[in-house]
Amino acid sequence: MPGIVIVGSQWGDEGKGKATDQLGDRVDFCVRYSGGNNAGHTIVVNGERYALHLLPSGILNRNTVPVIGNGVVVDLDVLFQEIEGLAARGVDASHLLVSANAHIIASFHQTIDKVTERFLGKAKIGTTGRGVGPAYADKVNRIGIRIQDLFDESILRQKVEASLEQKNHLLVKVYNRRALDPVQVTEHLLSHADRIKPHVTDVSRVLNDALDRGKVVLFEGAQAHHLDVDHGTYPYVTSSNPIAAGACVGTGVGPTRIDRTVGIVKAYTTRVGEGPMPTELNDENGERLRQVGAEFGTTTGRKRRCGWFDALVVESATAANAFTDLFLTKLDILTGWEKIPVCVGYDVNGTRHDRMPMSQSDFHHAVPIYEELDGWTEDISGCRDFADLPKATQAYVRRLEELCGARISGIGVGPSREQSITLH
Ligand code: 2SA
Ligand code: GDP
Ligand code: MG
Repeated sequence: MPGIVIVGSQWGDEGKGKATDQLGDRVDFCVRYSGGNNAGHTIVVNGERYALHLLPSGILNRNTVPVIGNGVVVDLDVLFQEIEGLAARGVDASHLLVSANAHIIASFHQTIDKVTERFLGKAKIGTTGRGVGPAYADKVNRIGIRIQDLFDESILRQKVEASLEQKNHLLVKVYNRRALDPVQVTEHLLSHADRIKPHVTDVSRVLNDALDRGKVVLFEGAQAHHLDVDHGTYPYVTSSNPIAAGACVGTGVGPTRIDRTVGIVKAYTTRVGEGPMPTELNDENGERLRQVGAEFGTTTGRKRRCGWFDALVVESATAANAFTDLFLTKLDILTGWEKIPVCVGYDVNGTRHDRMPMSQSDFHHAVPIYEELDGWTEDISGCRDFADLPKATQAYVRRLEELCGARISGIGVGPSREQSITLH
């Protein structure tokens, strides 16, 4: 007792970083279990903004041990840059633990990611270009390079050569690019070996021992349920398992260790990259949400697509992750609309759906059916109790709770640590 998982319930950028940070000193271990430096988790502490890509958000709490699990793909250049950037701001990462089984994103994974997207043209996924998909593809293909391979030079050389043999063929013959040099790649990876070594450990063992001792372990999801490679809007997904169950696979703890699964829910919907999004607004309301909500990618700076709240999207995530609690974020961004539409169903070629359709083709054709809720004009960013919120805001929260199928136990009314309301 207890293991807590935080999961994005939509398409990412719900405010997982802030929610993780919020649990603060109550957390002994904060663990990333999926994704890589495609993630961008923003935390604002005392007016200072931190954007984390690979390190768990718990790094900002001195008493929390930050951990990178086996399910994460690690770009060592990015990791050390991030550590140095934090050190310059007085944040210590010397106690970071990294799984020996985590896979490495090498420079050639980024190259493949970028050329593949370019080659796909209109059919592209809209990836972050960080090499995440190609690194996971190598893992599943059983030609991946793991952190522990850095400590066995001859194995590392063999692995890089084997991996590049296939890729060079593709780069030269299909993409008309120059071949990559395995010696150069190996030397670069080896240059990180001594520095990463003190951090490398058996994460599964460490976390299970910690849970046995009653420590609090927070598993910090990256991306979101609907970007999950198995449960998301495939193929417009990332290549890992951000869902709550991914916390077990991505760290080596059993499902019975998880006590709470918290879904992070944005009070409206955003998505970055390609793929279906029924409530997307390509009008002045969408632009207003983007500007007021500062909806630009934390990693790439890309414009996020914005739209009204889609209850079907969150409800399906609640079911598949067995959310025990929801944390509703960015409610303050909705201040000032007279009416706020909420999607409560889809019309798919004349048939009404009250749940997300099973078929991806149907989802691509889903036209939202809206219920209009009353808006509010009062500034809510200073509210710290539910009772302080205007009646219409309270009604908005309660209606979302009803539609999403789990209790809302926290509300974000601004980006800072203290701008939150706790309900349970
Ligand atoms: P990838 O790079 O292979 O994981 O891309 C596949 C899809 O997953 C989406 N994706 C994300 N969506 C939202 N936020 C993410 N993190 C950054 C942020 C994104 C950014 O915090 O803003 O800065 O652009 C993230 N990471 C991956 C991606 O858009 C593709 O749709
Ligand atoms: P994550 O990837 O889920 O951690 O989310 P991001 O950090 O990519 O994007 C969420 C953005 O919303 C960040 O800029 C946060 O600082 C900000 N944020 C989080 N919660 C709130 C909130 O309740 N209100 C406002 N206005 N901003 C918030
Ligand atoms: Mg983000």
